[in-house]
Amino acid sequence: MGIKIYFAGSIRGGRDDGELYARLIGYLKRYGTVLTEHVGDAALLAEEQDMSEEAIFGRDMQWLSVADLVVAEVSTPSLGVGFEIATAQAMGKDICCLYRKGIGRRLSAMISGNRQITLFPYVTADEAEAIIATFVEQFVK
Ligand code: 6K6
Repeated sequence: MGIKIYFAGSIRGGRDDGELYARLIGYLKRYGTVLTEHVGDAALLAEEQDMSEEAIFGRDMQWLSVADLVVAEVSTPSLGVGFEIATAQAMGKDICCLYRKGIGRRLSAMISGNRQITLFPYVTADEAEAIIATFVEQFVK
């Protein structure tokens, strides 16, 4: 039940924020199904080592096409997350980008300069959850 949410976070771009993704995915689950739970789960990711690259790509694009909303954590730069955001935009999806402030690295202008993306800077994980609640609750009846 509930809505279908596509959560995007860095995998091969670097796993420094892996625990944060797990927490945000756990929070998002109160609103429905998180299609991409593996992004926050090292064990699930390990299982995917056996999938072909094409199978991963095809499955993720299929999930993106059926998602009601996209939530992307963009603090760790990731080609895959950037690609997912651009594809979601082309599909007309609503996208929430979360970016942690004060990490000594500037966000790509392809995200920060994109007026079709709603960008939410935050500091603490509690703040990120509050942002998610405000964003997602617009779409939950
Ligand atoms: C396991 C260990 C390393 O790679 C894997 C399996 N790979 C993936 N499995 C599932 N989703 C993936 C995988 N690689 C990329 N993605 C998608 O792209 C996810 O939905 C992430 O949001 C995003 C991460 O991209 P990179 O470029 O940081 O890997």
